[in-house]
Amino acid sequence: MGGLELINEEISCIGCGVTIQTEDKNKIGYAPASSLEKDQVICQRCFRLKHYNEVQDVSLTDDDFLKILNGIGEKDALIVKLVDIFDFNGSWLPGLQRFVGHNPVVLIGNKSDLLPKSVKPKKLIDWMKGMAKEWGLQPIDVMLVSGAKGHGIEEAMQRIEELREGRDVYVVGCTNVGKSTFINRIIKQGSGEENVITTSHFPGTTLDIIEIPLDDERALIDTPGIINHHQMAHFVGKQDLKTITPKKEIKPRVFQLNAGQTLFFGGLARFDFVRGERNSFTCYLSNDLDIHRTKLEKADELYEKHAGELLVPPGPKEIKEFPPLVGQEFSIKEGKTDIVFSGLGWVTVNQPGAIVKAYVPKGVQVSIRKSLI
Ligand SMILES: Nc1nc2c(ncn2[C@@H]2O[C@H](COP(=O)(O)OP(=O)(O)OP(=O)(O)O)[C@@H](O)[C@H]2O)c(=O)[nH]1
Ligand SMILES: [Mg+2]
Repeated sequence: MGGLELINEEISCIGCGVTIQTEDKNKIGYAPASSLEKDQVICQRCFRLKHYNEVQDVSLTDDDFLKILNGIGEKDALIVKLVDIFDFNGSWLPGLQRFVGHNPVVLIGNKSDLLPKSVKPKKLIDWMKGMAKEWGLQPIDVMLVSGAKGHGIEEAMQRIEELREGRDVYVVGCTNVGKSTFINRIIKQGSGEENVITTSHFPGTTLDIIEIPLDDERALIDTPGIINHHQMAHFVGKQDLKTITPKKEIKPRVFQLNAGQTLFFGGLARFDFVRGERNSFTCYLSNDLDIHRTKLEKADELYEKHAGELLVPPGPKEIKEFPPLVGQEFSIKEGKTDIVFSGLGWVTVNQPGAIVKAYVPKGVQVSIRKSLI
């Protein structure tokens, strides 16, 4: 037994928070016994993610994640709710209030680097405030940052320091919004140490709570993301996830369309202009995702014949198990309006009275909102 006593102290992986074990290579939290002598232990899964960008699937369920987060309501803490500004609706987490209890919430929009430079931060923050109100959240402050690029981090750190009033800070949100990247950036700003916590473009990277000590014996706490099953990320393969995830500033693509024309976004989604005057439609999608224009009357046939080859992703293999596209019609009211394809992007329409139809794989969310840009 001797050597194993160390494990009873419960060492956590610095990369993902999981409890380290040295017994079973195939279970989560495995690390070779020799690694326990180091100051910071990382598990085999984090090691592979960091060095080979390879993900080992884990067997935690939604319930496991929720259990981890449920305790937050009973703590006296400041909650930082992170959303992905590129997938605002999809990464919102409507149920947040339930587990944060009476704790104050700061709302932070992350990945600001993806939006066109022409977008004014002030306007975007006002827009986020409007959305928060509409969805019943009363944040005590709203900010915009880029954890990856560092924009707005200094200001956010100062503001959080003021607002936490000596309490712990929990960073929460849906998977993949960039919680760990945001915290890594804060650590880097503070200590110079880089990439302490494991991050990746796969949803579900962080597995348990990770406490980063603050100056006053309190902690900044990373949490596992809540899985939002309506996001496109759960419907595409690992390679295609790369294509649909924007990595840099999105270049808006504008199409002049007549009624009766269709746009395909790879083979993943479809946008029909059903009725209205000739008009321009602006697409905000990953620059790597091809847009294919066709006639509405030919669209069904085109998809049937060419999804998986001309219309990619999904590729020829993935298309076989890809859910069918289902359409939902929207009639555009006054003002600029976005039709949002959760996790893929959105199309801005500026024509009151127009009728459009948005198709997404069965199970993915589409929604309509006041234009963000
Ligand atoms: N463009 C851009 N990408 C970002 C930013 N922050 C994070 N990302 C990317 O988003 C993906 C997810 O980042 P993580 O930090 O692992 O997200 P998370 O919220 O911790 O995810 P889970 O641990 O799965 O809940 C990674 O591919 C990051 O590189 C950002 O500010 N801008
Ligand atoms: Mg994480």
